[in-house]
Amino acid sequence: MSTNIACIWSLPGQSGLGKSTMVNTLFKSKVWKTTPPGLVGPMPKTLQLHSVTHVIEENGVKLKLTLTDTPGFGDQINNDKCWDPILGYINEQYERYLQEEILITRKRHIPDTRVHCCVYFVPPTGHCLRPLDIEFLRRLCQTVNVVPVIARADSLTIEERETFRRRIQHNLKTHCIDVYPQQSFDEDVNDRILNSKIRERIPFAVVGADREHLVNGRCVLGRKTKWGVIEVENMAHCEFTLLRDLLIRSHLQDLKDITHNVHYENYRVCRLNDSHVLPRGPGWVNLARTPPSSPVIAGPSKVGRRRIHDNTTEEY
Ligand SMILES: Nc1nc2c(ncn2[C@@H]2O[C@H](COP(=O)(O)OP(=O)(O)OP(=O)(O)O)[C@@H](O)[C@H]2O)c(=O)[nH]1
Ligand SMILES: [Mg+2]
Repeated sequence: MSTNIACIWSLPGQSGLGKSTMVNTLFKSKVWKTTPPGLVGPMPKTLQLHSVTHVIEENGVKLKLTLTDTPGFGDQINNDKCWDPILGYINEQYERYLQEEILITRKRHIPDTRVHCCVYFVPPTGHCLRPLDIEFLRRLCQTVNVVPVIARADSLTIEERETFRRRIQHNLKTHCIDVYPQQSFDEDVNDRILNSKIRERIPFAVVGADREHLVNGRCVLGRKTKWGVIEVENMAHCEFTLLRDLLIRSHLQDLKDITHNVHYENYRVCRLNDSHVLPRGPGWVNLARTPPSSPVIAGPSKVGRRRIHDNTTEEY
């Protein structure tokens, strides 16, 4: 039986860091045998949240991938609360799911528009995380899985990239920002070994491109410069393939599981505890009847985090 998986990622970050280009890069990279229709060249400045969806097949598994491109932030003199639109969007998707879930007659397959991962674009300053990034990331990590990347990494030398990566890792640790894959959710030794290697490399240094060029008779996705082509899918040039493989291959199901069992669960518990009575609508339920003694859980622990895989086919 083939399994269909739907996954949604969003890409927040400062304006001009290559977020929209990365949407095209992900969809044009070689997991797609042919470029999906509707992908044209470089995009103009993104002004509103915008989603692009394509279906691909990997080893008999159908993947429906949605990328939600977001407008850049940080352009204003006052960037106070610049995270509100993206956090609002993520919570809105949890709320939609919750409203479906609490209906007395629930759909067998609740439409899932929840964001499973945010790829956060860090500007390639070479110094360390800016206070704005720290504030944004701190909030984001409590709500959703976050994979930070060093954007436009072609502007840094290999040594600069490594130093910058170490500084960012140090900043994340100092400010208790728990990016994906979270150490506390490693379930066994194998998980820990694999994820430790990934944690060493995060944030990935990525380069985006939506044009193909001929290099030694091969057609490659890359950025053409006067001194050669920066190849997006060449590990000697950047770490785009590590990001893509994490999102599409190795950790796709895990991102969904953590979203459902940790982030959504936190939202659900807080929301139901806060209001007791959700807004009236079709299938309205008075949640105030919940016994007052029922424990307030802070979120599921590592044990039992994963959803039980039951070979059911997700519809989309
Ligand atoms: N050098 C370099 N330039 C890039 C890279 N990715 C994108 N660009 C270029 O940077 C410019 C801005 O790219 P966009 O993808 O529109 O940036 P954005 O983050 O979506 O910008 P907003 O929509 O304003 O938030 C374009 O000219 C891209 O070609 C990269 O990895 N390296
Ligand atoms: Mg854009």
